[in-house]
Amino acid sequence: MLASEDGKELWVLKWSILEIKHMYRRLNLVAGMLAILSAGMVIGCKTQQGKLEFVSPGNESRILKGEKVEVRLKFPNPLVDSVVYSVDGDVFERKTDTTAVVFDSDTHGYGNIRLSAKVYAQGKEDIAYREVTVVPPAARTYAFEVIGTFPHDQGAFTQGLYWDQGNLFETTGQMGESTLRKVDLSTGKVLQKADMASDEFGEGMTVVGDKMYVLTWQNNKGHVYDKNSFRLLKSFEYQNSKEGWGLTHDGKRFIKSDGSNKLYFLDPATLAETGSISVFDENGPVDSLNELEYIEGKVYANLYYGDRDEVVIIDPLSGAVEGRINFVGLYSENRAPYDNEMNGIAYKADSGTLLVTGKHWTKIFEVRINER
Ligand SMILES: [Ca+2]
Repeated sequence: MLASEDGKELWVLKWSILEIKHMYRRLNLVAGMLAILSAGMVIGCKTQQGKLEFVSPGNESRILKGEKVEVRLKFPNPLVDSVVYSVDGDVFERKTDTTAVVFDSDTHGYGNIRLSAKVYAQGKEDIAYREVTVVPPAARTYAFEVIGTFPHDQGAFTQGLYWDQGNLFETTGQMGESTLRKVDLSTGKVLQKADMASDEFGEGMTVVGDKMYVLTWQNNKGHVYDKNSFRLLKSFEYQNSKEGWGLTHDGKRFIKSDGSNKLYFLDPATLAETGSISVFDENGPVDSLNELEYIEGKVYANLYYGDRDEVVIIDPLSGAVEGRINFVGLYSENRAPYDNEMNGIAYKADSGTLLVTGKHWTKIFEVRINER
C-alpha cells in the first residue's frame, strides 16, 4: 500500500484519466456534429444544384413585341415525362424532353407576363417561373415648329383644353378655384366662365356635340354641361379608374386617364367604363398620363413629370407609345418646380396644328409637329 501522500497522488492521477476520457468524448461529440453539419452542407448544395430554374429569358428582361424568345431551363433530372410551358396560365407548348421551346411574343399584349414551366417526372411535379415584360419598338421622336403665340390667363391652372370650331374651351383646377371657360384665343380673354363646386378639383375636359364633359380629380365623378350655357346636365361615376386626369373622345367613345399608365374607354352615352389598355414604351410602363387629345387615330398625352414637358403619342389599340415630342425650351419663363407643368393639348383640325399650354403659363402656343 502507498502512504497517504501517495494515495492522494493516485487519486489525482485517476481524476486526470477521467478528465481525459471526458475530453475525448467531448471531442468525439464535436467531430460528430461537424460531420453532420458538413454532410448537411453537401446535401444543401446538392439540392441547390438540382433546382428547376429558367436559364432563358433572363429574369425581368424586356422582350420586344414580335420577338421569338428561346425558353430554356436547367433541369435537376434530365429524365422527364413531360414539360408544360405556359404564359400567364395559358399553355403554349408541351414537350416530353428537356430541349428548349419558343415563346412567340406576338401572341401577347404589352406588359408584364409570367412564364412558367411545369415538369412531371417519376410521379412528381415541379414548377419554375420567370417574370418578363413585352415592350413595343422604340418610339419615334418628333420635332415641332411654333406657328403662333397667344396670351393665356396666368391665373389658369390648366387641366383641359379643347378647340371646338373656332372656340377654345378650357378647364382649370385647384380646390375652390376650379372653372370651366370659353376663351378668345387671339386675346386670351375669358369670354365665359363658370365655377365648379368648392369641394371639386377640376381636371380634363372634352367637347362632343353641344356638351362639355369635365372630370373631377378625386371626387370619383365627372360632369356633363351644356357647352353654350355651362349649365350642369348630369354627372357620372368612375369605376375601375382611380381618379380623373385627362379626357378625350375618338368619335365613338371617351378615353380617360387617371395618372397611371392606363387609358380607360367610356361608353359614349352612359360614360360607364367599358375597358382599358396599358401604355408601354420600349423601357416599360409609361405612367402619369395626364391631359389628352385624340388626333387622327392616336392619343396625344401630356406626362405629369415636372418640367420634362414631354408629350407621348399612343396607339390606343395596342397601348404602344409610338412617338414622343420633347417640348423643353418652348416655355421657360419663371418656371416653378411644381404647379407649372405643361398641360393642355387642343387639336385644330382645319390647320392640322396643336394648341399647347401649361398650368399658369402666360402663353398658348400653336405648333406644327414634324417628323425628325
Ligand atoms: Ca385636350
